Parts: sequence; structure tokens; C-alpha cells
Amino acid sequence: MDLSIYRKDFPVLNDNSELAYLDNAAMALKPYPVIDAVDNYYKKYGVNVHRGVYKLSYEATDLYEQAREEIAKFINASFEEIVFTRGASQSLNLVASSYGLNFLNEGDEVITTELEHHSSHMPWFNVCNIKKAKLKYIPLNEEGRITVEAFKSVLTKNTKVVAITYVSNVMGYITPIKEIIKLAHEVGAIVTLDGAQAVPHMSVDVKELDCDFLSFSGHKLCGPTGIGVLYGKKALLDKMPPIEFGGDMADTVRKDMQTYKATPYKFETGTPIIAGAIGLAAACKYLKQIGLDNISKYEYELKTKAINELKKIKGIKIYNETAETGIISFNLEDVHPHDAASVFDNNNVCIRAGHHCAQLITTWLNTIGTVRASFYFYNTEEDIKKFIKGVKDAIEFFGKF
Ligand code: C6P
Repeated sequence: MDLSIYRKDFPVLNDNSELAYLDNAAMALKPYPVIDAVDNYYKKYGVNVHRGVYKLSYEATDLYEQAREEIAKFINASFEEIVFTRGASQSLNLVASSYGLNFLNEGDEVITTELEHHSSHMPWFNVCNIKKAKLKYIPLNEEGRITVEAFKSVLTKNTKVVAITYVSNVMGYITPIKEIIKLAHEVGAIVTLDGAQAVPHMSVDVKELDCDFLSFSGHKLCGPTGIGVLYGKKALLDKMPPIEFGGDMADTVRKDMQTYKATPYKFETGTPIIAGAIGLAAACKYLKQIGLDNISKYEYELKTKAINELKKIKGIKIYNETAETGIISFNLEDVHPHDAASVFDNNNVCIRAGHHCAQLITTWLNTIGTVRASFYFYNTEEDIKKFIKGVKDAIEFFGKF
């Protein structure tokens, strides 16, 4: 199935027919249905939710809460298990600050990996320092993958939290997460899953996975910027204290006491990200109609074709040839990734270069950074051609081979 037929839904691509946008792991482009949903909220409502005692505000509140329902359905969660945040980073931090700081004790163990994005790993580094808990790393195999066997080698009865990525933003590997979650639960540990690179690209069902928390960002799944989601099992969210306080999350406030609203509202202080949530719900509907399985299959096909072309070029080091997703990390030998990226830019090819906010894995790879091309369903074979031309031009520019 050629999903590039959906390209026409993206104004940025319509306005820049020369553009090969291959930075989808950083942010996905926005289709008309998302832009229209946001536009509609601002044009027809533009008022606050949960507060106004007038029809327009009730209607805007309905729209906002229907968005929560739509997003819950997208990952097979319940309405009250969806906490709106600013993005995956804030969701991941919320779990560490609320669950970690309140339920970890000295000597407890937290398991993480060198594949983590900084926003998955750093909050637990911080919590473990404060709580005198031990942060352990699953040893990666020779390809840089997490394996179930390696997970077992660090799992103990003291493990209380597993903070782990579903799909690495540098390597594009899919973690064998179901088995890991099952094993973690057997010792009574909870699993906080970083789904930032998974949820936009594959079908994710929180009930089937049985993960305790799942974090993701709206902007990587064709939604607006500034909106993200923390899914949490209700029983866990119920026992976790809020970490931010103020308007809308409060129930009763007196000089000598304060109480909070129920989950998820106790975690959402202040005027919410109304247009963001509405736009994200539109994005979820849009992706569902294309089909998440179709998306993962198509991206993988594009990536495989691109890798096959890349392998024909001398002087390229590919770090993740076997990745199951649409991410390629590579370097031109002896060329700084940022220098390479500027040549791609001259060819209208948008890619990312650097450590991708995941320095543990670039250190593991023994490099300062990589050049990363990442595909989405609106990419085409033509984009691959432009990408390969970019690689060849870079090689020529830097006088290699
Ligand atoms: N990765 C990338 O180019 P935010 O920035 O909060 O929306 O998402 C954070 C985040 C968390 N986990 C993973 C696996 C991610 O890839 C990201 C964002 C971008 O790879 C920007 S650094």
C-alpha cells in the first residue's frame, strides 16, 4: 500500500514540493484535519473550559473532554487514565517526581538503559540520588539492543521501577517490552514506558502491554506542539500526589487544609492546553483511519529501501541496520554529523544530526553523534532518492573517496 497518497493532506509538503522531510522522529508535519480542528476551536469557541457558567464554555469543555476520550481509545485506555501534559518529557518527569519521590526508598533499585532519551533517564538519575536508590542499566547486546535475557540479569527482588524506552530515537529498535513488563511485575516493580517514538508509528494497546505508565508527545503523531499524554493505571494515579498546584486541580482549599480533584484532574493545574488536546484527538482519528499497522509496515519498507541504497556507498557507517522502524542512524566517516547535515539542507533534505538528546547511546556507540533520517507515512521513494543524492553530495563536498 502506497501511503504517500496522504501527502496531499500536508500543507507544508504542498507548498514545498522539493522538500524531503526526513526529521519525523523530531516532529511530524501537521495535516489539514488537525489544523482545521485547532482552527475550529479558536474560531468558534476560544473560551476557557471547566470554569465558565455559560453555553460556549460548556460546549468547549465537551469538545476538550471528548478529545480525552478519543485519545484514550487510541491506546485502549480509560478516560480517567489520560493526563494531559506539555509532552513526553513532562509526562516522564511527572512519574519520576510523583511516584519516584514518594514511593521509592533507600536501597530500592531502578532499572533503565543506555538507549533512553534524556527525559526518560535523567529524572530517575535525579530521584535515585535524592532517595539513595540504585540506578542500574540493562547491558545492551553487541547491536545496542535490549534483550529479555539481559534484563533478567539486572532484575532483582529490590527492583521497584523499570524506566525504559519502547522505541529508541537513535537506534529505532523495538524493545521486547511485553516480556519485560511481565517479568518486572513478577517482582512487584512498575514499568514506566517512554512511548514517544512508538505511539505515532505502531499500534499500542496499554491493556495488552499491561504497562503501568506510558508517555508520549502529540507533535510526533501529527498533533500540535505543546500537548502530550501521560497514561497511568488508575490505581497508581489515584495513590500518587500531584506535583504542581493551583487552579482547576484543587477541590477544597482552607488555611489549614487542601484537597484535590480526582485523577486525572489533580495532575492538570491551570488553564489546560485546550486547542492542543483537540488537535491531538483529530490527529489520533486521522492516523487510525490510515491504520497504524499500515504505517509501521510502510515506514519499514521505505527505511529498508533507503538502507539498501546507503549500503552501496563507500565510507558510510550505519549504526542500526536491523532496526524494525523507520529510523536510520549513520555517519560519513571522518565527517562531523552537523557538517554533513548542512549539505543535506542544501539539497532540501531535512534530517537531524547530533546526539539526539540521548548521549548515553551515542557514548555507547563511541561517537559524538549521528546523522539521523526518520521516515513517516507521507514520505516517498522520491524522498529516498533525494536523501541518497544528499549523501553522495556530502561525500563529494568533503572530498571523501
Ligand atoms: N525526541 C528527537 O529528535 P518531547 O521533546 O518532550 O516532545 O519528547 C521527548 C522525547 C522522549 N523520548 C523519546 C524517545 C524521544 O525521542 C523524545 C524526543 C526528539 O529524537 C527530540 S530530542
